[in-house]
Amino acid sequence: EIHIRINDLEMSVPEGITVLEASHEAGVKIPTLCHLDLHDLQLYNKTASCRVCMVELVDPKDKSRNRLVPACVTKTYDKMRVRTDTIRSITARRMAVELLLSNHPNECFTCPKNLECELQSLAEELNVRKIRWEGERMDYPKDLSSDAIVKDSNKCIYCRRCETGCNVVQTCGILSGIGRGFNAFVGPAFNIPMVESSCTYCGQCVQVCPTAALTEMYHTDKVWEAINDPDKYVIVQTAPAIRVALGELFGMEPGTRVTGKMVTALKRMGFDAVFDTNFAADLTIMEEASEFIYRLENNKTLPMLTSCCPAWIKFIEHQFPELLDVPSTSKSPHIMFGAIAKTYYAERNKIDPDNIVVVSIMPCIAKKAEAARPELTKDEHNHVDIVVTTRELGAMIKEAGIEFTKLPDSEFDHPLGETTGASVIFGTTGGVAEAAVRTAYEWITGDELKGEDVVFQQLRGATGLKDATVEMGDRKIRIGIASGLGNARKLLEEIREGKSKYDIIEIMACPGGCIGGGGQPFHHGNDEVIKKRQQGLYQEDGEKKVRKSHENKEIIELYKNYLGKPFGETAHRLLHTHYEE
Ligand code: HC0
Ligand code: SF4
Repeated sequence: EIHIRINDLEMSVPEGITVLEASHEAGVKIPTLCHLDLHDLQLYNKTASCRVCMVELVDPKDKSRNRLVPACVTKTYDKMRVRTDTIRSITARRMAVELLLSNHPNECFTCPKNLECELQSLAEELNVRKIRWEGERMDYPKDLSSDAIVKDSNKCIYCRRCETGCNVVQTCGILSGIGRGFNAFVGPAFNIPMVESSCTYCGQCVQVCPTAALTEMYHTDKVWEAINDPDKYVIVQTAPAIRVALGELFGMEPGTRVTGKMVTALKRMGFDAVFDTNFAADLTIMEEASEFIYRLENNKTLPMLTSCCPAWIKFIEHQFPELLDVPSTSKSPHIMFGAIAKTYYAERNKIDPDNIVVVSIMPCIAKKAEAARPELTKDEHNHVDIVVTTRELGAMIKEAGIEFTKLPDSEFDHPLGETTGASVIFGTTGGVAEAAVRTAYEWITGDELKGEDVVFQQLRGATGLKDATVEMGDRKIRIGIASGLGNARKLLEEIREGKSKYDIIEIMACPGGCIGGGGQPFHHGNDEVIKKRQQGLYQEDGEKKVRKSHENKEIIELYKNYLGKPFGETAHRLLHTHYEE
């Protein structure tokens, strides 16, 4: 422990922590911009490039030797004295923001990040009322090349958060600094269009970008168009992770479950049917657990990797093309849902599938690119027509003038609306594996998992790498779980080297799983947000009467009436796919 003074506050702190960390403990706020420190998600950006956190280091003997230092990277030492509130430090911070603004487009009104932009809120917080200099403006065209991500380099403030997210956390290596001086921005090497890069569209760069230099491609207009077309029957489905995050866009606590309000909002917006992707998550478990048992009993490739995360699938296609027989061939739940909606549901309700539009509300940006994949659009009908993120749904609810917090609850439509506890935990890292284990265990052993036995604690929590062994009869099934593509890479390298000890591996591209997705409300650098969303999902699982996918009555009915056997012929045609080299 060392003794320091921040402003007039004497305090003891562990040696070596930064001035910024010490100031948090003292309850003194130092503004930051480029800085990120998400311990649970292992996401740190400590580039100290923005100079917004300048504070004054005080020399008690000679005032003239006081100097300005960035709080985020300056370590504390014994008898250190710091002032965060001197005119000099406040002016320095304001000047840093003013300089950034001097070369930033003045289009806050129409900017997709209006009122969510961290640069904008800093300008407000620091009371910037005029910009004294006119900087040179960048004039790059927007990159609209992909179906998922928009890059507007003119709004890049060079904080390098995206670069850290992409290269250090995700190990994708897409983004780096380009250009010099006023024209510098972060983009793919040689500034090639995003679509030509190996971008996975995981959206972690979008999640941490403080401005609108990186955003998702917006598709809300297409949804309104479909809803307002009298010839279209518009079906919407919501992913597991939406219900614990959507409320944040309306001032509610992270993790608050707003399932019922969300369904009411969707009905009022004019969708013809409102369904839950969770139903299809149960369907995925039927297929994946069957495929796993098939591989196990026939000495086929193991480990089997889950295949529901499209960013992860892109990652393996780009980075480990020799391992493409390892992922399950199951399509992802929302895609399976689209397939069932345009066949079984259409036939049952006598609706021409040509007139059905399937909209997926996803916490994910990569789902936009997934829905546009050639193998999922080449047939007569796209599986899923439009994907919008949690944030886009929030914007649509606001546009429609719906007062979200005052809404009553409603229920999802049926059939295809029944869901289980197993399916809701898909939204967190470890959840797909836990759901699969619940079913595989009962199918392999013939024993029933009763009460809380369905909970596999080792598979829970937000850590990036987890592992567990579950005894199923005389077999020991080893399960590995990775969230974040950097962690996934470690498990894949083991497979490539023939050293993997696992039978099943679950991979989700986003740290924390879908709850931490690129399309979720911005976490603004606070990992508590992710943990609270995760708790929300575990709570919903705990409250569900049916907690195993194979006990979902509407799923059982779907196989009986239409699909036949899990992993059988019809299921293969509709619910399975292959990957591209
Ligand atoms: Fe997920 Fe999904 S759980 S990927 O994390 O599997 O996006 O929430 O919708 O499809 O169900 C995302 C979340 C989904 C899918 C499901 C899976
Ligand atoms: Fe990198 Fe993911 Fe952003 Fe693509 S979407 S640039 S892979 S962080």
